[in-house]
Amino acid sequence: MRPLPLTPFPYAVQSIKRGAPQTMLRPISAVLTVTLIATALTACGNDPDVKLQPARKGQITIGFSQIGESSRWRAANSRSIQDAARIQNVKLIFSVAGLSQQKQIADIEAFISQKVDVIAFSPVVEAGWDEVLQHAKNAEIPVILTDRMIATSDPSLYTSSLGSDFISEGISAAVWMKNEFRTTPGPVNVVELSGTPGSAPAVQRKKGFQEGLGDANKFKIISSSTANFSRADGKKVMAGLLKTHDDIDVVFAQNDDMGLGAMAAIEAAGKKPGKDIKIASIDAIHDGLVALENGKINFVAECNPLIGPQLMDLIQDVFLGIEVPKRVDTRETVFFPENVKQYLNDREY
Ligand code: GYE
Repeated sequence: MRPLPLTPFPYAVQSIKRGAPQTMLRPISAVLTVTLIATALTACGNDPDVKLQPARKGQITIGFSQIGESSRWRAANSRSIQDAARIQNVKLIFSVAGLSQQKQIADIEAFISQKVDVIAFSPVVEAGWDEVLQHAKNAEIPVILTDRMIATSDPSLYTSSLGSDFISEGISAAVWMKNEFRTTPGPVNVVELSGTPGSAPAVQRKKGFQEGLGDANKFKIISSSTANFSRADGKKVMAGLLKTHDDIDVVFAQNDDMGLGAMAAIEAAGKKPGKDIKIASIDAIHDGLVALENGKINFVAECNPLIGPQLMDLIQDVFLGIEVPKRVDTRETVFFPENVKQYLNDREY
């Protein structure tokens, strides 16, 4: 288990847990409590749709379909899964989809033909998986979703899902923002840079962010555009926005890469990121945490890519015929300039 942050947060972190009353927001001087945002295992063991697999023997073969983004977050996610499979002596057939849902569907069909024991994949977008997952179900191959969720009316099409609580991440950015601008009369002009259109993190972080802002109508989202979770696009989109808006107060970037791109665009426009225009982002990759320490990004909610060991545990249980939770959340925290330093050296991605 990772160490709890030792330095005090500017406000009680448990206030940004999903569903917690907003009255828990506290100013810097308040008494501080430290808890992790999202805690582990939420068991839904009595879901009648979860079909137990008969116990199997021998080496497990998994087919895994990765989204195919070129980012350090995604590379760390792939490495974590590959390392964990090697350590557990699981045979891993790993395919990368170049951001194409069609390719992911073709890869899953190929896993079905190869009669793998378990299929796992990180769905690039939420919608459009029912047909291929029905094929997997007909072939009695259990499916585990990792990182991103799907939208389906038939939850029996997958056995379990493992990943981050994207809604909580969005809420945490909003709660930080409300606290950061609590003495500003407003309006506060917000720019949102969002991820791959139709992907679970883009949809749910937006939802959480809006939910977190609630009726705080001093915040005006003056633009919400996609920058595809990419640093280059973040820079390009932000540069365009800076030309048309001279009154941006804060950026909500749905991942660090877009936040770092926005940071570069703000500097190129002769302004100070973190001061003239503040930035909140999500992921906590090394570059993001360095920018946080340097005061150029102001808040980062963690989205943990290192889910390989948890995935292998789930897969082994499914293979052995042990009942697994329908949903497993990854453990995550949030970072401020005050608590980031102790994490920097250990952050390998
Ligand atoms: O935040 C982002 C990546 O699906 C949670 O995908 C993941 C997101 C992550 O592009 O950096």
